[in-house]
Amino acid sequence: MAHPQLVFSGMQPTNVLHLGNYLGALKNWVKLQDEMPCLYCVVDMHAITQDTGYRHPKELAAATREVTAAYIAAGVNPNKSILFNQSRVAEHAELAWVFNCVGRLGWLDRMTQFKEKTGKHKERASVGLYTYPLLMAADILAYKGTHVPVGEDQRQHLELSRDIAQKFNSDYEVPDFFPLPEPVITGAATRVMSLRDGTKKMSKSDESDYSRINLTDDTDTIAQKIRKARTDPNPLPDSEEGLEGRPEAENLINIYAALADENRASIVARFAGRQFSEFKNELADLSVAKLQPIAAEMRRLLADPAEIDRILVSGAEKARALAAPIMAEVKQIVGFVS
Ligand code: AQP
Repeated sequence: MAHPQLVFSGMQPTNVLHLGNYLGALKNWVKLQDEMPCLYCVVDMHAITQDTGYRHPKELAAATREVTAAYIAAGVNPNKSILFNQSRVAEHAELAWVFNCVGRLGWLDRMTQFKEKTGKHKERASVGLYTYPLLMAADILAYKGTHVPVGEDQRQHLELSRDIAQKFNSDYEVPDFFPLPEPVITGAATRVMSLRDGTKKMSKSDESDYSRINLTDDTDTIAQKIRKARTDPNPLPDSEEGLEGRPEAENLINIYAALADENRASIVARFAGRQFSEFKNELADLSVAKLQPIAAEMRRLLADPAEIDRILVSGAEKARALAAPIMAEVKQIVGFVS
């Protein structure tokens, strides 16, 4: 059975969104709004799995509004897409519990993001961070989502969502009840790397603010961060193959291509043999031109937090109307008397 196409995606309000969030996911969300129904969620329940969101109630509420403003400023239209925060729709947590019982420890043990985020201190991590991919599966499948636009770093979690859907369908003998959601990973910058280390992904939780460009950075800060971005001493290569083994050069070229909406080969050809200093000046101008309108719109939206709350409340009502009947069916399938 073919399930109706439906997009679901979300971001954690753990900090201000950055260029990686924008190019890896948000830019694609905006495009998909014209292709199929979309639900875009501020996943505040995921945010408390990490120290950055945990036990900072005021900061979490402010970040939830700020991320909502970033979605809208980047082009998510709340009249077209359903825009809401996760904790307002209880079905996410309800379905996550069922998936906690469908998922296997061995599956979670393989998740590389958990290993990267916890490093040598696994014992100190929250259980929520460990089971994060099961809540993510519930986020998507509570609506029978079929398409999930994300950055490359989320591919493994998406595969786990598919495994969960498949195991639920097979364990409860309800073939095709849940769709197997597909990752939508497109664009020239599906994995934007840190500006300080081309082998690490750009991340909200990186201690160094110079590792990322925040969507709220002003013109001077953007230019300065790009000028200070780590590079190697050689000029830019004249072919894409020449980017191999040069992660910082590759990252900056990818960012340029994604911001300019051009393919990487043409950017490499344009800057072949040029010095990084020249290239960085042009990249800074391009970044400012693309990101400053988003920052300005965010400031305008954040001046009226009541309007942001109104959008979130209205989105949550629409989301609940979709999730409630699916959750009711799940309860029946599982055998919960209700
Ligand atoms: N560096 C990146 N390049 C491309 N895409 C990225 N995404 C995140 N970082 C990059 C995509 O942004 C979406 C939101 O991710 P998230 O907020 O759920 O958390 P995350 O993936 O863990 O992102 P961060 O920035 O690293 O946050 P923290 O530090 O809070 O964990 C996802 O679609 C992700 O693929």
